[in-house]
Amino acid sequence: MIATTPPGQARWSSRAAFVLAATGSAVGLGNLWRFPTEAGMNGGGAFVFFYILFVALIAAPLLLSETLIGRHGQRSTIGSAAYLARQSGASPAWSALAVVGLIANTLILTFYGVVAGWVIYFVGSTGMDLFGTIAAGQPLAGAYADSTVEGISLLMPNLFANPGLLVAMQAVFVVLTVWIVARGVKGGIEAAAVWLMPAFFILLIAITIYAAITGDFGAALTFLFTPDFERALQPGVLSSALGQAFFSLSLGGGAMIAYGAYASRDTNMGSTSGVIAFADTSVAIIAGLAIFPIVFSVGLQPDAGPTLMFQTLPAAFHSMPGGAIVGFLFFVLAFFAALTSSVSLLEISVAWVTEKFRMTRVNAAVMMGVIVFAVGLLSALSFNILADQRPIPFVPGFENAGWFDAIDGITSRLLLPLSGLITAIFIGWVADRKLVNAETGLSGPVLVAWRFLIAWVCPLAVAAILVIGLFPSLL
Ligand code: ILE
Repeated sequence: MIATTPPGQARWSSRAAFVLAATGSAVGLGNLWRFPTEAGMNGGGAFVFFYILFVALIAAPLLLSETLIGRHGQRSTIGSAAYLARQSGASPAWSALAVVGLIANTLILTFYGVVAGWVIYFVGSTGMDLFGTIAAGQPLAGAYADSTVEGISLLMPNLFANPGLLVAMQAVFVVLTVWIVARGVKGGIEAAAVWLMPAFFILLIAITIYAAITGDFGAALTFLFTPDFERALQPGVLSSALGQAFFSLSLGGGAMIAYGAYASRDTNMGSTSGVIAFADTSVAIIAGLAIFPIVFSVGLQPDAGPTLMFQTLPAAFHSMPGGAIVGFLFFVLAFFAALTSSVSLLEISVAWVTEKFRMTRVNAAVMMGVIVFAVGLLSALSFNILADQRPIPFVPGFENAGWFDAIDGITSRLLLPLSGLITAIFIGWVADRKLVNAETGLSGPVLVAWRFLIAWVCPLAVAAILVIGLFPSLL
């Protein structure tokens, strides 16, 4: 069966452009901010071990499934899933995987924009600091040389105490995201990825070399790669590791279906998905190796939580030679990464709205941007005005979570894996086998291994971890 391409369907200009855009989607705050945060809070090595295992056995096979659904359908995420279902003689209700994904990823974008707003604030503050050190003739000074470590650690709480500034930063980021998506697949998303991703890789490698030379590299290696398996059995570690694998690879019925839809027929989805999964996981590990040596070298704790990147790290840059310039470059790096990811999250709903309601891309991007910004206010203000609200006290593990943690936790630990579970069952058992196999571009033992992982390992493992996540007492 040959898929018909809807007229006017956008296309990446080359396979390389697809790889860059998809890697741009995958590599984001998930790698730089969320991975070190989660690894730090979940005991380091054990979390990292399961995260890598889950990427190899669950996330990478699902990544191929999602990109192939998109490439076969060449429609919005929901449209593509329904199309493959119909072509396989199954109910279009299987597109539920993409409905869950659209809701989850749009919700993720609401708080993603808030964190990216913090990044913009730190780009500004480290930028002004760098400017000051250069003006004072001390370009190789530590960051915020005029402040004490306590003073630097207060930058974040001070930002949190200023709702107007928080919301303004969030607004700037959402507007930038809308602007790129409104410009279209080639002129906006691809153009941004082609420029920002190479710049990102150069900066990341430079900062990691700096960390290896000036920081405590040995302590970071031990922390990240010595698994304490007792720790892995504590509630939350397994579901956090799985959630992180989904979050980091932009999986869960969203961005990878959307971007796969713009891939040409001659792109080998199997090898391309492998490249994307490998690049994203490497960046997470390298980011860990850039951040933790710096944290350890100044005797700070790795388990600071979501503020690790914004409180601990700037304080660490304070006492390091060249900290002013590296601190600034680090936040520029995070900004690039955030932008190439947020556009993929917005693209999911924009593509669907344009397809379903025949709206123009510009109008759809603006409308979705306004919705994302408005809902994002709940997360932005959960650090001040709404700090006392507990939206989901009835969900185990989230009794004390405010809006920000609740939306992050529910989406990455529950909704993304749920969408992944439906995807695995759909691709492994329901969708037309011949058609799916042909879309993978795989053959021989690799194809057999992928089919086994997607039909058996993914559904069973994801279901088990979902249940454990919801009922931690079962462990
Ligand atoms: N995968 C990206 C990241 O790691 C985004 C996750 C799209 C929502 O930051």
